[in-house]
Amino acid sequence: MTATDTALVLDETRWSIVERRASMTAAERLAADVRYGLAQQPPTLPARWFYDEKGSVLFDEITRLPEYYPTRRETEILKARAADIVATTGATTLIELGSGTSEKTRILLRAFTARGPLLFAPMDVSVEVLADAAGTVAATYPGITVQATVADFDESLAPLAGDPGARLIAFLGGTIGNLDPEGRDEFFTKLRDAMAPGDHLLIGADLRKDPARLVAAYDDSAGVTAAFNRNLIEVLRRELQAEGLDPADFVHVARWNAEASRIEMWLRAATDVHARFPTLDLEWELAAGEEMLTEISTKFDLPGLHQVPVELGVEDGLVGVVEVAQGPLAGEAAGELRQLLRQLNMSRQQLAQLHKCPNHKDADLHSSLTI
Ligand code: AVJ
Repeated sequence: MTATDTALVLDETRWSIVERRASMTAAERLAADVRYGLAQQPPTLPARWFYDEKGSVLFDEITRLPEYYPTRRETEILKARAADIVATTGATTLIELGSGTSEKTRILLRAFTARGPLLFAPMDVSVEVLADAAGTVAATYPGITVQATVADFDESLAPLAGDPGARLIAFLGGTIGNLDPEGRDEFFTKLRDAMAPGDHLLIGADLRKDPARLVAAYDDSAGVTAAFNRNLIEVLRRELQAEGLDPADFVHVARWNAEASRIEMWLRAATDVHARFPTLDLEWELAAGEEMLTEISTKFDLPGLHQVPVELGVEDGLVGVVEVAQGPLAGEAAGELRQLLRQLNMSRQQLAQLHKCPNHKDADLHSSLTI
């Protein structure tokens, strides 16, 4: 092969997809989740099963609903901060966890390509989503090489693509809110194990706000979120060939849980449900009025951000903040942020930088950048 041939081949393979070996297939995982989750009191299923083809389309619709502010807000913050993020991190690899269609990521990609070449490494559970995103990104940005990985975050995150110490790992969309405190602990432990000193982490997390506004965002007037929630029943029915399951028998409920600081989505049985899962040799009953927990969306509380870094500097060896928020510091808020960052257990040399869009009174969404 001549040098030209090689260059051509290289050019044509500016994107690749690797499927990471998992301990379970999707079918096995669903079976395990259903067995475990439906036996809980109250019954619960992990949010990942929302996203079949129809669920993904519905979620896309959700992001454009007038009531659903997080996507627009995060886009705004990323636009305002992209150049900063590039300059601060100096990263040559951008890893996106749960990348989906990478739409918001394009804001970052544009900013990175303005500086130089970049390795873009999206990770997602869906090979279809990744193939689509990888091809499009590679075709759109000549300066970007795409190395996509099909992986489930329940498994290890290591090894991460790219040069250790020069990576930015982005976890956007408020997906961190889907994890309960224990799940966050596990997730951050995995991150810590996979990240190298000098790598950066960018998290998009939604902040606590007026419960009425929160509930509206998860119970929209057009009923899209209700359809999204009920689609979970259809996923179970189809994937497990279940009998006695009908989405129409369930009512969408979105509720603010003040104690846990989270929105909860539930499905309430409108009638007595008696489901059979022949492939699992399992029966499940839910009496009319009883509920199943289908998603949590934790809202973090960081209203007094401007004083937090001082405390972090003292307690966690984390220093440096580039953007500060307005408003008085609530002790509770400082504690929560400390706790969140302690879960990361970043080392002494590592630097926490908290990015916050100024001039925004109710602090919709907050992106924290931790080095
Ligand atoms: C994609 C998990 C961030 O929790 O806001 C939106 C999912 N569920 N409306 C969220 C969701 C209902 C969303 N995340």
